[in-house]
Amino acid sequence: MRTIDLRSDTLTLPSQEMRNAMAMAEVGDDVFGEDPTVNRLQEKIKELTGKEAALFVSSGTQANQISINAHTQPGDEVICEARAHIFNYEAGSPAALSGVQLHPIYGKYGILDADEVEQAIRPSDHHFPQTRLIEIENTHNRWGGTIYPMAEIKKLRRVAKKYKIPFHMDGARLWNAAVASGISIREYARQVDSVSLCFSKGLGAPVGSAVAGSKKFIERAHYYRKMYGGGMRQAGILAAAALYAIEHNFERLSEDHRRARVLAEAINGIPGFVIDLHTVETNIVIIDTSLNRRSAAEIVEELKENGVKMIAFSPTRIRAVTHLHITDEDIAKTIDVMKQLSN
Ligand code: TLP
Repeated sequence: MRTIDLRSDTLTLPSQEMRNAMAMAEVGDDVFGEDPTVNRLQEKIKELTGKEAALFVSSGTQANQISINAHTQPGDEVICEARAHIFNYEAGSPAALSGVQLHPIYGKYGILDADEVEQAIRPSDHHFPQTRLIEIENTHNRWGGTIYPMAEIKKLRRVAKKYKIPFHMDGARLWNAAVASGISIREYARQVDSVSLCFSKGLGAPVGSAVAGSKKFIERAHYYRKMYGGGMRQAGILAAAALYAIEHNFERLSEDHRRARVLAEAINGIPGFVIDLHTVETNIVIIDTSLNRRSAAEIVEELKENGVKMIAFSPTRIRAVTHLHITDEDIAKTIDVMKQLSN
């Protein structure tokens, strides 16, 4: 029985064509800045984001963490949303690596309210940590792949500018936001001082992320990438996969979004499962199981026995993510299996 793996879009495997592009990649020593394929990818990211400079890094976590380090000093504070990836899933690294504390603020659908953010900015008084960064996530993973409305990003940008605080976007899935909203990566990136992008999620590359920003910011990020042991040598093999992924797997993300929507609407009609359809804007579906007599973990276990994998996000929430390997038949089969688990 084929397993339908909806746990994450990070599970996508490189296709034969992508592997061919990797095998044929021209490479050099990237720590010397001499890998032509990495340089080509960084140029491509500069062009896509409209930023002065870009840097290829090993993961989304590394991209966020070197960005936090480059923008802050130990003792500073970073404002983020309460379900943000940097707060929940990066192993406490803002504290461990940059010596900063996070100031999480709850925002419905992952969207921070600009007035609340303004109120949370610390006065310059020796009692307080200094607010040195505002961080947003687009799309917002734990809220269900929600897209940050441009108007809200602009409001936050005005606050950041007013207080001269850098503004960072975790754009691990900015590709999805761009395809679904019709707003370009460049337009989103224009609103922030730095942005991270992942190649290893919906785009289907095996490894890698990038950060983009001003030349000065990228110089600092480069220094921290080295400090974190993230300097890679013939990394062009990986950059080739990323370049292939941008060219071939970017626009097709709309198919993943369509399938997520079909899945969400069908599951929402099954007794014992509730989905806030407003959150289903891209490729992530969060299923509320509080009305089901089984726990989220029990449902995930039963799904697995029936050839479908999802993740229990909390005792009452399950996440399903559509991606490159998920077909229409997989969605139909998943809906059938979910029906067996209704109340
Ligand atoms: N997210 C993973 C898990 O860590 C939860 C997933 O399966 O979705 N920012 C965002 C918004 C992310 O969703 C992720 C990965 C990252 C950063 C980190 O990327 P990696 O895993 O490359 O370090």
